[in-house]
Amino acid sequence: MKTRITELLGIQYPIIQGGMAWVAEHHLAAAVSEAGGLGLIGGANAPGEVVREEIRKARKLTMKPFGVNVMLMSPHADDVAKVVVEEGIKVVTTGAGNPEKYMDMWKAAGVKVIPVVASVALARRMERYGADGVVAEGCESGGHIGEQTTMTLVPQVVDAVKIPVIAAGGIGDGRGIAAAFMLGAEAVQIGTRFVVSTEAVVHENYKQRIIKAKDIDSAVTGRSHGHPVRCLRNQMTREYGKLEAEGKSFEELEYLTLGALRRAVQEGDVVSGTVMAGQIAGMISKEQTCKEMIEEMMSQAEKLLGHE
Ligand code: TUI
Repeated sequence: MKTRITELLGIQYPIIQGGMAWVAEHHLAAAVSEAGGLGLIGGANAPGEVVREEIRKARKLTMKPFGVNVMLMSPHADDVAKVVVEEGIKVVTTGAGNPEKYMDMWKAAGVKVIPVVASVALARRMERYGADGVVAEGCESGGHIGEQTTMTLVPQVVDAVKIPVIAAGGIGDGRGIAAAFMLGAEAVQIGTRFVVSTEAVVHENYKQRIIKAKDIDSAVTGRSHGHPVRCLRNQMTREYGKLEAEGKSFEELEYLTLGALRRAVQEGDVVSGTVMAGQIAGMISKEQTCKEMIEEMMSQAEKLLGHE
């Protein structure tokens, strides 16, 4: 399945991995790239030097291209933006903000820039600023989300820009990939399914929580403060929801979530930690290698799209 995205990125399959905080480290990025997709190292809140080390470790595991996701709300975003250039990274995705201030530097260094957007307005703006593509991410996604669903956002972004569009949010199998292509996307970004991959260095409790999740186990915290975050229901989301309903401020609630994602991913605290995952969690039933996941999803998608 050749598209403008597979050509632009030099990858075999039109699948890019989400830049998930604490999860998207070098083992996962290298495994997705080795399997023919585009792996990403998630910069998240990490300092520039930590991201540099992750890039160097991934290079030891794969000769194939991989990218870096720059999380724009990070206090270290400026440093990470520079590190990707110094390390010769060829593809950057961005999340949770507007990457305009880095675009000139990245373009001058020959970096392909693919901002993640949750609205048509930002997609248009990114095209004007020279983005090579955009990820249109619906609110089925895990983590920090916008308001639109993938079904409504993707075709509106496709109609609004000429650059290729990558669909994200709620895609976890070949049916989702085929549906995204029907909406006009030329690739998909997948996060939650890769969390349960064999190569993802994620605590077994976290993987099992996703595998056991039902369709209705997803919750969004922080809507009232303009920081909506999708994760799986647990003691943390219940407590957060209760305090949010009582009108507690964002600052008062921050203590509940500070360090809570790391605790869940690394220590396996899926009770009071933040278990970020997309709504697709209910459909994920087993751990597989990234290669098995990608090959299974692509053969299903190709059948549905009549490409075989
Ligand atoms: O960024 C994501 N997903 C994320 S980032 C993250 S780390 C984090 N954890 C807790 C709280 C906040 C962040 C976990 N998951 N996806 C891409 C995405 N970007 N979704 C929505 C947006 C977005 C939202 C508003 C992009 C731009 C925007 O406003 C742009 C502007 O004009 O400022």
